[in-house]
Amino acid sequence: MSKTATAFGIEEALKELGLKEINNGTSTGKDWFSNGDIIESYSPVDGALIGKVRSTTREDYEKVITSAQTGFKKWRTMPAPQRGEVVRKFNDELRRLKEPLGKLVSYEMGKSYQEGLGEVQEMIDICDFAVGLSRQLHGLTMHSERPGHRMYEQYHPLGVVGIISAFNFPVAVWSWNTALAWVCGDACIWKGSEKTPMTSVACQNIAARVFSENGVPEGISCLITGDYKVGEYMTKDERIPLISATGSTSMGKIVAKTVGERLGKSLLELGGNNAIIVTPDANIKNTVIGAVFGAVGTCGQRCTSTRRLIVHEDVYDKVKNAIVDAYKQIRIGNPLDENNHVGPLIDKDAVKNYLNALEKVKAEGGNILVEGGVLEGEGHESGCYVKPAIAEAENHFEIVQHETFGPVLYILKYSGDLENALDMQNGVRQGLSSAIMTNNLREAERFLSVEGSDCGIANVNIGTSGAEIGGAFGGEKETGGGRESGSDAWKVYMRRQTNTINYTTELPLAQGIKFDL
Ligand code: UN1
Repeated sequence: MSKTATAFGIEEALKELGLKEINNGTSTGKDWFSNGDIIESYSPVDGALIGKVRSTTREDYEKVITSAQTGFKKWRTMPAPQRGEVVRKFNDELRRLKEPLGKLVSYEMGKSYQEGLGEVQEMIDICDFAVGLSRQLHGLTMHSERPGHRMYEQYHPLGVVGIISAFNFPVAVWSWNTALAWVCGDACIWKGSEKTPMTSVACQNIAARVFSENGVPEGISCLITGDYKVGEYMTKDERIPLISATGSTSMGKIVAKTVGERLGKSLLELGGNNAIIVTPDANIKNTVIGAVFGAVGTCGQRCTSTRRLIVHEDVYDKVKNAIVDAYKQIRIGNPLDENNHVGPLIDKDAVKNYLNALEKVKAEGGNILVEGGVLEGEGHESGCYVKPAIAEAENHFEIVQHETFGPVLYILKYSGDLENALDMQNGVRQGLSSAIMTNNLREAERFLSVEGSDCGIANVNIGTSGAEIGGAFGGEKETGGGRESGSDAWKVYMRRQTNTINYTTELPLAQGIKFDL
């Protein structure tokens, strides 16, 4: 263990989470096996090796899908509130292990410890939500047009759900899907990111233990590990009716095509290019807090991160100066140390993309307000620590149109009516999150109206990131159209059936058709 890992209790956390030096990355809940290559997980915090995880081969995968299909047949017959009770017990374990899991998320992914804990809190919250939901998986009843007939709709479990999640939310996004899918009666196969494999094994350890102690059939929580090729085992597999995938738009397009070709369902949560509109009536202090957290939190690696700030010319200089000043206060360093605001990027490829974005915005005529750059020297040995940067830019710049997964904030100026800001806000291919800062009721309501933001998430007087689990989460356009987490997102994990029952002695046909024999 490295000096940092020892100082921040990583070894104890790994032990509490049941992690070893070499772990199997394939699990059916009961059995653990893996015959693929070893993936080594290095921490972006200090560059040290955390542990190794063996990846999944095609043969391993066959065992997993067979187990999930068999398990599903039993699980689907267990009453939903009883499935909810299992999720409640799983949640008890999450509460107990919140600190070690939050710490591992921070150490393996690089987000601050506070945010690591926040992510585990999202898991806890969605499980609470799912427990309540297990008694509310209801359909509707309708009035039949025929006498003596009853019509209703009901929801049945869908089957085996494939979950592909990204490195930036290595535990919460898994739970958004599994907590709902489990109470709905589905079996889940999860491929976490190959950049955070230890965290995936830690989560599966918890689920596997709780499930086996509570008589849940094998195959209801499964883990597979590897790169996109392992993901393809699922996307191409007709035995998986739903694939839920979180990641880049380019990944999502491939998933959508592959799953669409076999007429499977996909739930996509892809890239964002999120903006905050700042109008002349905005509270500047709150704008600065919302924008800075949105842009630099998680080192700019949330899909909801604030990428663009669209500021009215009347308050432009004031907002710009306040944000530039606030950036001077940001402390970058070891994310396990609670004095720091910003940790490292996930890896050196991410650093390259970030540097490339800064070059591009300069080349397109942008004006750098806060210089970026890679930090070196003590405490930054991993080579993944970068300085959050700000550039004045224009919305049509190619780089501004593109989602760069890092701490680069573009400030754009608008003049005149709010409509001009909305044109810029909506003038990108992505449609995940958006916000307006204003104390003017008319502006706020216009932003939320049919002529306002075209995003899946539209906020007033808060930033673009940090959505609560109770609402449906996702976005439009190249964000993929999927909705996860709260509200009625559960419906995607079930199949809907419409039932018509005739309790008469006749057989009247619908639409008044006569067919006498
Ligand atoms: C993501 O980045 O994939 O709204 C999810 C937020 C978090 C979830 C982000 N609750 O910022």
